[in-house]
Amino acid sequence: MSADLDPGVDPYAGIATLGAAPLWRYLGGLFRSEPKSRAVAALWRYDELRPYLLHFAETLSIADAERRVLMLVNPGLADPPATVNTLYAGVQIILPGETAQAHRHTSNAFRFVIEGDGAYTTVNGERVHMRPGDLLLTPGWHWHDHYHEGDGPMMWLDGLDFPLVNALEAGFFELYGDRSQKPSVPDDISARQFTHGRLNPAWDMERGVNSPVGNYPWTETERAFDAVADAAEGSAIDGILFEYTNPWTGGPVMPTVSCRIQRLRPGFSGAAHRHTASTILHVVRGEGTTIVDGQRLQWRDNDVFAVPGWATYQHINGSASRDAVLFAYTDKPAIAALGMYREELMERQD
Ligand code: GTQ
Repeated sequence: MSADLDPGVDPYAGIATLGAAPLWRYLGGLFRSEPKSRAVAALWRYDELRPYLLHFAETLSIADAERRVLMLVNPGLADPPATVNTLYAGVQIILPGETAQAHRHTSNAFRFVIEGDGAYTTVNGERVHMRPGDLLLTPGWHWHDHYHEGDGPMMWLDGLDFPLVNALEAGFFELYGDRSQKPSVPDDISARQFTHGRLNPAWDMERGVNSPVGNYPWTETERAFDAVADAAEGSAIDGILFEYTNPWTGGPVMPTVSCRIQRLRPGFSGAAHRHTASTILHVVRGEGTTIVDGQRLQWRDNDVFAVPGWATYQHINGSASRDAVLFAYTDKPAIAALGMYREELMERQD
């Protein structure tokens, strides 16, 4: 066996010119003993973002912006911007009389309403009204436009899986043409037809991969918390934790994202764990601390924070008298569908 190479040419440079690379120099980076997210633990304070939202609402027309949104960019994921590896969070503001024009994308999206009243999103012809604490779904490839007919600004959290969709190179986007869709079904009909998986419509309806429910209203979420009250122990990690479900399947609301709501009792101090899913959390109310890989994220009402995949974390309700309520979303369904979901309990970090 003899290699017939020019002795003056570095063989590494030679293979690079052929579009080849030596695996033995990359093995450790390509096959890690465990995941190491490029995302870092991060927190965005709502009371710091809010004045800027109002500033842009005054100075930037919605026609120019298309969507007036401040993206919450993880310091480890600036380009392309993302909040955690697979998921994105943004805070959107819309003023009375404004329309955010109709479009659709393959990315799955939802809104969790923070402030204001009187806006609705039209999703494939259904007007879905929103109030604080409501979760609205706009699953992939559903037309959606927003309109605000109330008083005062309206703000909500946008959650999308576009970092994942773009990594899969499966992103499509389309404008509707008209600025808004005409309603084609009765307002809020999808939420009215389902009582959270207990009484589902049994007549002929299309059963796709997404939840057919347009809005999971806060009033029902609150009723669920009240019904359980302190009768259940809940999870040692997450307290009283509910998952918003697709009533057809009992599974997550959309194939890539699980949305949850959790109540940490006064003084709750959760067990530590880690999992391969990445998580974004929004503080519905209360104040507390989440320790992520030893770093203390101190949160309060309306803040948003990010927990990277495989980071060890635990939640603490900082108040001895007040509940803390967190809305959380994770890419667990996507990771689990691929057989790569792992989770383990860890030592506490405090
Ligand atoms: O409201 O449709 O934050 O399409 C990012 C992309 C919001 C929306 C975002 C979007 C929207």
